[in-house]
Amino acid sequence: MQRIDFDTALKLYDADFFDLGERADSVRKKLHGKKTYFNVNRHINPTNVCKDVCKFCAYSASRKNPNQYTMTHEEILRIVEDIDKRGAKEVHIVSAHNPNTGLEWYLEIFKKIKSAYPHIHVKALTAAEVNFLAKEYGKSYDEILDLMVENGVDSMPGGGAEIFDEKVRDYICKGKVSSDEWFEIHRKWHQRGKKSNVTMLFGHVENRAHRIDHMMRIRDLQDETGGFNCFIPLVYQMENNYLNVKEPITANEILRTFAISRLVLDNVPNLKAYWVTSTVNLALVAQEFGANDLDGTIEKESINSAAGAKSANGMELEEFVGLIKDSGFVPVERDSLYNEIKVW
Ligand code: V47
Repeated sequence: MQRIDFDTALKLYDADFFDLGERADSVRKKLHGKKTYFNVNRHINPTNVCKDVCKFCAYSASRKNPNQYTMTHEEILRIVEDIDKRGAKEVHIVSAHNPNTGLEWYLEIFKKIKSAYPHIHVKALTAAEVNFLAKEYGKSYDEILDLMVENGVDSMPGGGAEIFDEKVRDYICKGKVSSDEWFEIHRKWHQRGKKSNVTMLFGHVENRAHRIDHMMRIRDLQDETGGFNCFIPLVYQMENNYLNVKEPITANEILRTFAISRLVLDNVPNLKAYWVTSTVNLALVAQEFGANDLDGTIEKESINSAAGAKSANGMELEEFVGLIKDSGFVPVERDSLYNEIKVW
């Protein structure tokens, strides 16, 4: 199949809605049939104290949220002990950029989890955090990435990507990891034989061309390394932040963006509808627009729920599986690297 170029991708936004859905669905079917993947996982956000000032963020304690917290390692280990007993396979650990804890505090979280629970996959540290730790503690990216591997990080989540267009990025998260730095960090991670994900925060001040540009830049690195497991379009949540967006993005535009990303990112195997930001209902519909992964049960999440997502307490496994089945797809529990664990 011919590769979709920038202009063609942009025009797809004006295509007939259902034709577009069907095109994305045919790619999804070729890759995954009717399977929808999910993961029994737990998100842990160990601190919300942040040096950075992203306008879209409602989680950071230094901005609209006055309730600062930093978890102790014991608190984090108690959570992991509990989820391990209940069959979770992955912890997804993302923090704010806290300049008060020291580098060791970050690294020891992973080391302690890995030594007590070697079978649990540790997905941790976004490229934004890697960049923060490198700059704060005078290390190179290579040094931080090597320390991550040594301390038990298995894969990297896709956060901190936001929108790669430099002007938009400058407006929404000035001072945070730049787009080039974000890619440099993931390239280096992939060169270590490791996998990562990539997100896109959309539905705020960016336009359609910025989204396509974002996808194109991902496709370029993926051609080079093949290290991205999945693409995750994150729908912007409007509450409690400084971006001051008045109109929410429409469901139609969200689904078009899912479908177009499935078509443009022909080299990224999985497209995740992260139900936390899209709502569960729309994530289920997104299965018809190219999405083949619904992330997981999550249990507790603080970053997106701080900005209005109705997700704070996750979802029960049986309910999750039931929803996928009822929508006509086959729920497949996967591990963090997309090996199948159980067809439900
Ligand atoms: O990078 C922050 C986003 C991300 C808002 O890799 C917001 O499997 C919406 O990256 N509205 C963190 N989003 C979450 C993330 C993620 C989530 C699920 C799975 C994976 C994965 C990664 O949350 C941040 C930022 O882009 N975010 N504020 C907001 N107001």
